[in-house]
Amino acid sequence: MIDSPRVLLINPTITSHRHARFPLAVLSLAASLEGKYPTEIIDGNVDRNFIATALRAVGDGTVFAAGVTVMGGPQLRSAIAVSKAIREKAPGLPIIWGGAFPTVCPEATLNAPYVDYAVRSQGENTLLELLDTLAARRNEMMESICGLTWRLRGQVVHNKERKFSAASLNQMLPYDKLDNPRQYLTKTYLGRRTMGYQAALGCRFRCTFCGVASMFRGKMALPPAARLEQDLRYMQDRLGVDAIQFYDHNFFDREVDMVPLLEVLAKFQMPWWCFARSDALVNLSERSWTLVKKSRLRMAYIGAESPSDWLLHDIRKGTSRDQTLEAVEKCRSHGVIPELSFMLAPPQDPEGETEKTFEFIRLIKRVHPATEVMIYIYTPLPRRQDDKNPASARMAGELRDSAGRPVVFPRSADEWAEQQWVDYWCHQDAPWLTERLRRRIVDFTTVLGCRYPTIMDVRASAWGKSALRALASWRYRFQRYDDPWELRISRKLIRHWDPRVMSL
Ligand code: B12
Ligand code: SF4
Repeated sequence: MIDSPRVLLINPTITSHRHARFPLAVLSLAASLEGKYPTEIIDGNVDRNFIATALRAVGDGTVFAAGVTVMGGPQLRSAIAVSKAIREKAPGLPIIWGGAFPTVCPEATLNAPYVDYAVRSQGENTLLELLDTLAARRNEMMESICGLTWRLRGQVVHNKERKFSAASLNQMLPYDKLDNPRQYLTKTYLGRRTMGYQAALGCRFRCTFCGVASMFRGKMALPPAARLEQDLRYMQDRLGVDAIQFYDHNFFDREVDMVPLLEVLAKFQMPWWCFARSDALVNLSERSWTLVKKSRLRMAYIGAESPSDWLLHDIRKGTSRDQTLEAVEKCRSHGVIPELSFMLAPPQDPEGETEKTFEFIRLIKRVHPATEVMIYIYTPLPRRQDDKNPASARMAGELRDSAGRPVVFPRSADEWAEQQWVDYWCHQDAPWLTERLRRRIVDFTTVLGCRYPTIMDVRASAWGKSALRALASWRYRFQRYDDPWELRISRKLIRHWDPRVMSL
C-alpha cells in the first residue's frame, strides 16, 4: 500500500451552485472511512471546474481510488465526463460508482470502460470492504463483498445483496470536510438559510416504480431523538440554519416512533418540508397534528401518483384516491401545504389516465387552491438483467412504444446518457407518448403553473405572479390548454421557476 492512500469522493454536478445542498452521499461515505482512509470530497455543484480539480488530485500519485456518486439523469453525464477524464489520466486507478443509478442499473454501469465497480444500495460497508480488498491486493476476496457488482474475467458478477444497516444513524456527518459548509444553505420559501438533511433511513414500502424501494427493499430505521437534536443544535448554532428540507425517503413512519422526533422539531420551530404518505397523514392523531403545527411543518410532499385506484394497486402504492383527498383536507385544516406529485400517462392507457388526472388536479385545486402540484410522466424502473421475478419480466415485456414496438432499455451508461433516456429518468418523457399527448401535457402544465404560480418560487415578484395568474385564468377556466404561447413568453419575462427543478 502507498504511504497516504487517499480516496477521492466525487459528487458530479447535478444542479446550479445556488441550488446546491449538502452532498449527503459523499459525506456519509467520508464518515464511514474516517480513521481508516483519508478522503477528499470534490463537489461538482459548488466547484464548477470539478473535473480539473479531480485530475489535479489524481495527478499527484497519492490517490488510491475514486468513488463517484451517481443519480440517473443529468448527473449521469457529469459522472461519465469525470470518470473518463480520470481513466485517461490515471488508467490504473480503480473507479467505483455508487448511488441510485448503479443500484438500479448495475449492468449498464459496468458496461462502460471507465467504471470498475458498481456499489448497489447503502455504500458505507461495501466501500470499506472493497478498499480493504484492493489495498491488500486480495482479488480472491472480491466475491465475498455483499452489494458489489464487478467483472471477473470479462463477465459481470453481481454479489449477494447487502443487508440493511442502521449503523450510519449513530454517526454525525463530517460537515467540516466541506469547503465552507455555509455555502450549502439556500434562501427558499422556508427560510433564508435552508439545509437539506436526512434523519431516517429507507422506507418500509415497496412501490414498484420507486428507486428507494430498489435500494432499501422495504427496510427503514429512524434516528434516536437525541441524534436529531444534536444535529439541529449544531446546524442552528454553528451554521445559522433556519429551515430544513428533510430528504428522508418517507418522513412520517409509525406514529408512536415519530412522536419523539416531532417533539424535537417542536423545540426548534424551524420551518420544514418533508416527503410523506397520504395514509400516514390521514391516520395521524390530533395530538400529533398539534405537534406538527407547533414544529412549523410548512409543506408535505405526497406521492398521490394517480386518481385511479387500479393503478395505485398495480404499482403497490398502498394508498387510494380517497386518501389523497382526505390528506389534502387534513393538511388544509392544519395549515400545511400539500405538495402532490402525479405520474401521468401510464403505458396501459396513456391518454385516458392523463385526462383523468387533469380532472382530479382541477378538483383538488377547487378544494384547496394552495395545493402545489408536481407533474411527472410515469416511467417504470428498468428491470435488472439478473431479475428472475416473473411478474417484473411480464411487466417489462408488455411495454410498447407509441408505434407498438417493444421498448428496449439502454444497456450501457453512455446510452442512458442520451437525451431521450435522461428525460425518461427525470420522468419527463416515455417512449409510449405520442407527440400529441406530449404537447398536451406540456400545455396543461404551463397553464396550471401560470394560473397557480408556485409559492416555492422566491425569485419571481408578487406582481409578476399576479400578472401570470390573470393571463392564464381564462384558459384554465375554459380548459383551453392548447398552445399557450402568450404564457410561455410571459413566463420567460417574469423568470418564473419550474418547481420540478428546484423543489428539493
Ligand atoms: C437531494 C436529492 C436530489 C437533489 C441533489 C442535491 C445535491 N445533493 O446536490 C436534486 C434536487 C438536484 C435531485 C435531482 C433529481 N433527482 Co434526486 N433525490 C434527492 C434525494 C431527496 C436525497 C439524495 C440524498 O442525498 N440521499 C442521502 C444519501 C446519504 O443517500 P444516497 O445518495 O442514496 O447514498 C447512499 C447510497 O446510495 C450509496 N452511495 C451513493 N453514492 C455512492 C458513491 C459510492 C462511490 C459508493 C461506494 C456508494 C454510494 O451510499 C450512500 C450511503 O449509504 C433522493 C431521495 C432520497 N431520500 O434518497 C432523490 C432521488 C435520489 N432522486 C431521484 C431522481 C429520479 C432525481 C432526478 C433525476 C429526477 C427527479 N425528477 O427528481 C432529479 C434530476 C432533476 C434535474 N432536472 O436535474 C430518485 C432516484 C430514483 C431512481 N430511480 O434512481 C430519488 C431516489 C427520489 C425518488 N424517490 O424518486 N435530487
Ligand atoms: S412510499 Fe414513497 S419512498 Fe417509499 S417506496 Fe413508495 S414511493 Fe418510494
